Amino acid sequence: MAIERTFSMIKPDATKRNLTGAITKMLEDAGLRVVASKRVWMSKREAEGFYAVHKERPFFGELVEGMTSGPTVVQVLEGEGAILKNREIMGATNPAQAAEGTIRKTFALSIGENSVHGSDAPETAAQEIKYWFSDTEIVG
Ligand code: IDP
Repeated sequence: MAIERTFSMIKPDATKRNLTGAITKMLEDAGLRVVASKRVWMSKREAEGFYAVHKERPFFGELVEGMTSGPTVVQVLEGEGAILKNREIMGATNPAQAAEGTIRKTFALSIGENSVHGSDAPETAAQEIKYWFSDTEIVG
């Protein structure tokens, strides 16, 4: 399998509970390498832009409110099959449906406060990395 890069976020519900290290360790233990990382407090405009694909969904307001309620750690992860691997270790969107041992099963509070984000395909990974990082901020 090819070496890929994917985009990951540790969301405010998790940073507020001081889970940045615990979640990053789960990603690293799964074989992913953090090649870029920064802590940001998203503006409403940044959150709306990042999640623009969901703007017609009923939960959009709640999503933007949650993402602007505290700090987020944005990361680029690198590894073999990183996009799928990250989705697997994250677990299902709804923590009630997430598999044992996944980040969301372990830490998420609800479907809205589900602790992490991860790109779902190569195209979105490229777009999302570019949304938050310049090339020089990524050190492989
Ligand atoms: P994903 O994060 O697993 O890729 P998406 O369907 O892309 O899931 O949804 C993006 C984010 O929107 C979710 O992670 C979650 O925080 C939020 N979200 C999705 N569905 C709901 C919902 O029904 N209520 C509240 N928030 C939701």
